[in-house]
Amino acid sequence: MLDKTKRGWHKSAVFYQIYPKSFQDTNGDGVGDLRGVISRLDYLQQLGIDGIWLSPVFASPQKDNGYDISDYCAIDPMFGPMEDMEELIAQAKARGISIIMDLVLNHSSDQHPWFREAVKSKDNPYHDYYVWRDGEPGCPPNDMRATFGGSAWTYVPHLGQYYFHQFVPEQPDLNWENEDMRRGLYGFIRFWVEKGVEGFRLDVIDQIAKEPDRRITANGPRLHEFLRELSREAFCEEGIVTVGEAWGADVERAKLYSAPDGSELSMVFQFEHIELDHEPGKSKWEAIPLPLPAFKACMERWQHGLHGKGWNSLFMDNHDLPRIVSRWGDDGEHRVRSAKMLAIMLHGMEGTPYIYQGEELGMTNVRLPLDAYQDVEILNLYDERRAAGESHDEVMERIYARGRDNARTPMQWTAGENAGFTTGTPWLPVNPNHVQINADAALADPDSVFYTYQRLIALRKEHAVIREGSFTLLCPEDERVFAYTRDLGDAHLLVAANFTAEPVPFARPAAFDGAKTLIANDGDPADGLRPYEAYMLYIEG
Ligand code: TEU
Ligand code: CA
Repeated sequence: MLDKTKRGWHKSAVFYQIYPKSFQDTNGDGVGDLRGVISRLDYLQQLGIDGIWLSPVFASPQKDNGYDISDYCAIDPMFGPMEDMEELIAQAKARGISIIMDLVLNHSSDQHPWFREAVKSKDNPYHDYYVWRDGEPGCPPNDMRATFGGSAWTYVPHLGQYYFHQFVPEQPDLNWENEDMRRGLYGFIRFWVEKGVEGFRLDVIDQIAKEPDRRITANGPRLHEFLRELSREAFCEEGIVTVGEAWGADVERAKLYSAPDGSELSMVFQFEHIELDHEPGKSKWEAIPLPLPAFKACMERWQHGLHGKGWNSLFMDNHDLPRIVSRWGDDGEHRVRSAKMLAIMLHGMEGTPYIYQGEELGMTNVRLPLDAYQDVEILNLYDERRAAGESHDEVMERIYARGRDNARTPMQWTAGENAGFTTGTPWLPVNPNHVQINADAALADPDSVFYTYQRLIALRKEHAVIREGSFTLLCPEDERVFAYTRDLGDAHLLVAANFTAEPVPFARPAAFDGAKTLIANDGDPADGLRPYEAYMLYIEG
C-alpha cells in the first residue's frame, strides 16, 4: 500500500474515475448513488487502483450533471445522505483507496446562496463574488460565446447588468479577484479534507483568472498566483493530491501547475493529445482519423518536457469524451485486442494513469434516438447545427462520434436487465451491447480487457522504469506503429503497438533480444506486429 501521508504518492498511483450518476443504482430510482459506489469497492480493489476520482456529488440542480454546485458542503440527496459519503470515504480507505472529489471552483450554480444574494442588488455583499458588467438589454458587453452555445453573458433586468458565464447561464462564473470569495472556497475545501477526502480534481482550473474585457478566459495573468494561494491555504497537508483540468495547458505552463516543489498542484490533466483528431482549428465535432505521427510527437513532447520538471496525467477517456475503443481502436471485430493495445500503449509511459469507468471492460460508444440524450452540450449542438442548415442525420453522426453521453451510459455490470445498473428505469439508456460487454463476463474470462488493466496497474508498482524511466520514441514517422523505450539504470522497457487492423512490419531493437514479455495482447511477440498487437518487453543489463 502507498504511504499517502507523503507528498508525491500520486507518482506511483493509478486512479479510476467514477461518474456516480451512471455507476451503480441501489434504490431503483434509475440514478447511481453512493451506496452503489460502496457496493463496488471490492471490484475496484480487485482491479488494483489507489484512488477514485469521484465526479461531483454535491448538492446541485443538475443542469450540467453536478458541475453546477448549489452547496459545496452538502451531498445531493439523489446520491444519498452525508453518512453514505462518510462511509464511502472510510470503506475505501480500508481498502487502500483514496477518494478524490471533483471541485468546480470556476463557477457555481445560479441556485448557490452566493448567487441568489448576488442578484438581489448591486450593493449586496455577495454581488462582487460574480462577474458583472453594466449594459442594455440585447447588447451584451462583447460577443464572447459560452462553451455549450449561446452568449457568455446573461442579462438581469432589475440590475441593468450582465453576468459572465463560460458554460450554461445556470453556471455563473465566480470572481476570483474577490478575496472574500476565494476564502469562502478554501473553507469548503477544508470541510472535505477534515472528512478524510485525500485529494481533489479541479474542474477547468485554468479558466478561473478570467478577464472578459480582454476576452481572456484560460491562463489569465493572475492564474498561477491564485493557484499558489489555493495550494497554501486549502491543500496544506503534504499528502493531499490535486489534479488540475487544464484544456489550455501547454508543456511550459504545465511545469508551473505541477512544479515538483508542490507550490501549485500535484499534476495537470491536459488535452493536447485528445484534440489531435479533429480538423485543425475547428471544434471536436469535426472529427478526422487520428494522425499517429502527430499523436506520438505530442506524447513525446510531454514525456520529455515534464520528466523531472512536473507531472502529467495519462488518460484517453473521461466523462466528457467518447469511448476510446470506438475512437482510436475498433469497436467491432477487434474490440478486445484494440482496447488492450490502447491500454498497453498508454500505461507504459510516465505519469499518473486514469481509467474511466467501463474503459477496463472495453465499453463502446452508443447510438441513441435524439430524445434519449440528456447532455446539455448535445442538445444545444443539435439546435445550433439544425438552425445552421445541417440535416438531422448529419448532426446525429456527430453526436454518435463525439457526444459526451457516449461516456455516460450506465456501467455494464451484467448481461441481465439494465446491465445490473438499476432495477428501475435508467436516467440514460443502457448500451444494448451490455449483453456481451459487462463486468461479469470480463471477470470470468482470463483474457478480458479487465485483466489487462489489472496487470498494467500491477506492473507500474513492480517496475520503477515504468514510473520513472526516461522516454525514447522509436520510428516517429511510422503511421501505424507506436513504439518507445523507457530506461532507468540497468532496466529497459520496450512498448510496441499496432494501431491498425493490418499486420505491419516492425523491427524490434536488438537490445531486446531475449527480453521477458511483461504483457502482450496476442501471445509472444514474433516478427512485425499482428493487427492491433501490442506488447511490453523488459530486459536488464
Ligand atoms: O469540462 C471542461 C470543458 O471545457 C468541457 O466543457 C469540454 O470542453 C467539453 O466537455 C468537451 O466537449 C469540465 C467538466 O469536465 C465538464 O463535464 C463540465 O461540463 C464543464 O467543465 C463545466 O463545469
Ligand atoms: Ca439511486
